[in-house]
Amino acid sequence: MKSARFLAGVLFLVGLIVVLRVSSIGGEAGDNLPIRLYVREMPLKILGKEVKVMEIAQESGAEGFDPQTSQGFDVEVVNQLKEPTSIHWHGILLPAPMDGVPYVNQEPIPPNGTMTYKFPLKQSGTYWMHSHFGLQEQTLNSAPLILQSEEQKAKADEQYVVLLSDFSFKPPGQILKELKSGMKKMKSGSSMNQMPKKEKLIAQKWDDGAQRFVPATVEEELPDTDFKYDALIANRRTLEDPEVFRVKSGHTVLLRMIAGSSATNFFVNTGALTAELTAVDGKDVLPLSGNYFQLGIAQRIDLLVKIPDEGGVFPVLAQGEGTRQQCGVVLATEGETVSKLPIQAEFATAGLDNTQELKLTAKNPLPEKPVDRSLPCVLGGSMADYNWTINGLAYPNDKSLDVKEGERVEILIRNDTAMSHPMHLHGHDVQVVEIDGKKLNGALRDTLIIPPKSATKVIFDANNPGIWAFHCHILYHLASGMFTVLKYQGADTEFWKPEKTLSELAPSGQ
Ligand SMILES: [Cu+2]
Repeated sequence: MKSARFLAGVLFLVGLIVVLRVSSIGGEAGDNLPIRLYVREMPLKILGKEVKVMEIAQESGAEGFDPQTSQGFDVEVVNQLKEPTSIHWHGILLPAPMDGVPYVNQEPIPPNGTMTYKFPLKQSGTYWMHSHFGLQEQTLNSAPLILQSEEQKAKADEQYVVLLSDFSFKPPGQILKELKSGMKKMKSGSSMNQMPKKEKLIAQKWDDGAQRFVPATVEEELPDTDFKYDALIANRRTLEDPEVFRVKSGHTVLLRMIAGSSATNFFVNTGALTAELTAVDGKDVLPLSGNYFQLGIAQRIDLLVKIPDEGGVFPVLAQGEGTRQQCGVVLATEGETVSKLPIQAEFATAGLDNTQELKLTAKNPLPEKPVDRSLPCVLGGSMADYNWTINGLAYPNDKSLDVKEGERVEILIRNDTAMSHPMHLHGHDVQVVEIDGKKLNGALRDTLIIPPKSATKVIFDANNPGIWAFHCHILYHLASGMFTVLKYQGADTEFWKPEKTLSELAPSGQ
């Protein structure tokens, strides 16, 4: 009896050791869940100067996190900053309490504090994460978030992520102060009776004959932008020292481009490589060819390219809207020497417009259904007073856009201002169905560029109850009022404290 129990004990221990061993050598990332993401300062050299920026990184130093869709999201955020933070999972369909927006979905995470985010994943594709606290996004508090699946892995022979950003040596609080003080108005003179000065700019055009997007020169007024940055960066590097991806001849390469910039829209130029635009905001579209694409703030585009059999060096450049500044990465086959690329393009770019959006078709559109509710969203404000509004109101206020669970909802977003706004609805995929009165079966998105004096209608299904941020993704517009919430009837509003919102601006506001 005794020896039988002893044997059983030994067998149990052996079994346990085998199980432990298997789980410790298992290759899947999911075996190590939860992933710990540290929000912390990091040194960075930009244009020869050492600066301190922020990062969201794993213990290994890897930026961000690529969860397997099948295993779900399971992350502990550890705040190692000297100020509070709050990380938002941009574009992810998740339960509202997991959305990471301070004073809407949670309290900020204090210094040395942690918070766990755990939920099943319903999507796969190109997403990103960033601080939703104060102006931290400008200090590069952002990282890629690629939702991986077998389908995603099969999309190309090689895949690379390119996170674009804008960088200034000025602290973000000072940038906001300058914008609010009306310095911009003095410089631009656009509010005075001066003739608008037209110049040669590069815009995106659809070449009907070749059926592709191409760059084209236009004579136009330089578009209004918020702020002149010191540098544009791709994966935290300028073109003085760009990231070089060593690719194989003949391979297909998927570039997941993310505009993680605070106030810069981009044009992406694949140069000699013809790209297929296969997804926007992580959601598949019917493929469109070209070598010149629009990428608004907080949006993503997936570009599929084929490296020619003879190999070579292929820069992929991202130029800021209304500037000559550019950044990028280089695809190069083994043995090829990469020569220096200019930080300034020959011509500035025009403003983003609806050229690309009008051509996009969702691969998986929303099912046809009558609209139950129509919500207005009029964007207002100007550079002069730098007070940005939604439906005439600047945030903080306690007005919300209200819906009921189960409704098909449409929002008509009308931009009455002189500049474009990247509007982001949290927790939902919306489908573009109309642009300036023209009906279309457009892309599914989470972030929409609404060009000046333009109107876009989107639809979505109210199937994710709670309270959700809905705002302009230009960081300084968001901090100057262009923010509201979408609220489901009966939503838990425990954390919604509009009056506390501006207190966030103090820590990094300096
Ligand atoms: Cu805006």
